[in-house]
Amino acid sequence: MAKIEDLLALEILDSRGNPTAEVTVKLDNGVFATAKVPSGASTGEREALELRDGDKKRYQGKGILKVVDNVLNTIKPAIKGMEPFDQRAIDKRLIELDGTETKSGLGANAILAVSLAVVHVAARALNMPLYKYIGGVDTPTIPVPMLNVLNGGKHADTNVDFQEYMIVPAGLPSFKEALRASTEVYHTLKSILKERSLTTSVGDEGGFAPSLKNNEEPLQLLFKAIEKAGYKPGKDIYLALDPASSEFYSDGKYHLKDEGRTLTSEQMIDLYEGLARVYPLISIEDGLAENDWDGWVKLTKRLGSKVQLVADDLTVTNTKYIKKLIELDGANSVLIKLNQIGTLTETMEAIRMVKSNGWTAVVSHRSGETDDTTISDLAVAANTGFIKTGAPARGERVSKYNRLLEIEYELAGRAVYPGMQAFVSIK
Ligand code: 2PG
Ligand code: MG
Repeated sequence: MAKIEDLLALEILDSRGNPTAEVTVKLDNGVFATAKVPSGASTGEREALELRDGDKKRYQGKGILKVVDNVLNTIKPAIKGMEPFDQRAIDKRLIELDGTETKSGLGANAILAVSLAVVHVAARALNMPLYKYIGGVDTPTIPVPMLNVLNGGKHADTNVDFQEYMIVPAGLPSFKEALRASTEVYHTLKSILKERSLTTSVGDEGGFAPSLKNNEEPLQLLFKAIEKAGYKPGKDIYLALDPASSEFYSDGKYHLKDEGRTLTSEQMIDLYEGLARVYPLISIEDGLAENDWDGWVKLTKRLGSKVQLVADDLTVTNTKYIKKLIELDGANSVLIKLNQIGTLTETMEAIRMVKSNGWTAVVSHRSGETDDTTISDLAVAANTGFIKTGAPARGERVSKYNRLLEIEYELAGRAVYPGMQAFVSIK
C-alpha cells in the first residue's frame, strides 16, 4: 500500500487577491495531488478559525506563512508514513494535533488543505475520479446549481442589503441544460441593466452589483431576465436568496439600509412571506441571524412547508449546531462549507446528519475562491442535490460548473439531474 511521503505547502492567492493555502501531498509511489482552500467574507462567528499572520508588513496582515509552517513542521512529520486511503484516521490525527475545538491551534486553513490534498492523492493513486472515490458506486446525482447572479451585502459596494440573489434552474432536464439556461438569463440580466444605465460590473461571486432602489428590485429584475431569456419563472427557473442577515443584525434587530428600516424577526418573516407570495422564491438562506434561534423556529413554522430554509452562519457545517437546530425544528436545509469545519470527515458527518433527518444539504463555495473544484465532486459524491457556487462567470466560479459538466458527461446516461425532486425538505 502506498504511503504519504512528503507534503509541500504554498502561500497562494484567492480570487479577492488575499493569501490562501495550497498543499500538495506526495506518496512514496510518486503519485501526488494538490488542494487549495477558499476563504469567506461574511463568516459565521462559530466557524473554525482561519489562521492569518497578522504581520501588517505583509499582505496587510493577511499572510499565511504560519499556516505553511504548520503544514511543513507540525503536520508533515505527524502524517508521514500513513496510508492516504484512511481519510478518517488522517483527519482524526489532524484534529488531535490541533488540539482545540475551533482549530485555532494549527488553523482550519492548514488542516483543510491537507485533508483535501490527501483525498485527492488517494483517488489519484487508485485512478478514480474524486466523486467516485468519495461516494462509491452510489453517485448518480448531479446537483441543481444555485447561481448567485446579483451580489449585494458584504460581497459588493452598494446599497443592497441582501448578499445573494440566485437563480435555481430546477425545471430543466439536465445539468448541462440548466447551466445553459442560467447563463442565458445571466447575459439577459446584463442587457437589462445596461438598458437602464445601471452598472454591469460584478461583485465577489461574479454576479452583477448595481445600486438599486431597494432589496426587492433585484427579484423584479431577475423575474424579467428569466422571462426575456425565454424561460418561465416558477416553472423552469426559480429564485433564491441569501440575505446573510447576521451582517445587518444587531441589538436583536435587523437594520436594513435600503429603506432605513429596522425590523424585528417577525417583521423579517413577514417580509419574506410577502416576497414568496409575489416571486417564485424557493429557497432562503440565512434569512435570520446566527444567534436568532427563536426567530428560526418561527420562520420554519411560517414558511418551512413551501420554502427551503437554509442555515449557514447558524450551523457552520458543525454537527454540534446542526443537531441543536434539528432538535428545535428550526430550518429544513443546511449549507455545507468545508472550511467552516476544517476536515473532509467532519463535513461528510455533517451532510449525513442533515440528510438522515430528511433535510437538504447545499454544498457551497466561499466568496474568496480558487480554481479548486473539490466541492463539485463532493456534491456528486454525497448526493446532496444542490450546489451553490456563484455566477456562471469568473474563472474560480466556472471551474466548479465546468467540473460538473465533465462529471455529467462521464456518467452519461447514469447521471440523474433531480430538478424539483431535490427539494425533498419542502413538505
Ligand atoms: C455565504 C458565502 C458564500 P462567504 O454567505 O453563503 O456565498 O459567503 O464565503 O463570504 O461567507
Ligand atoms: Mg450564506
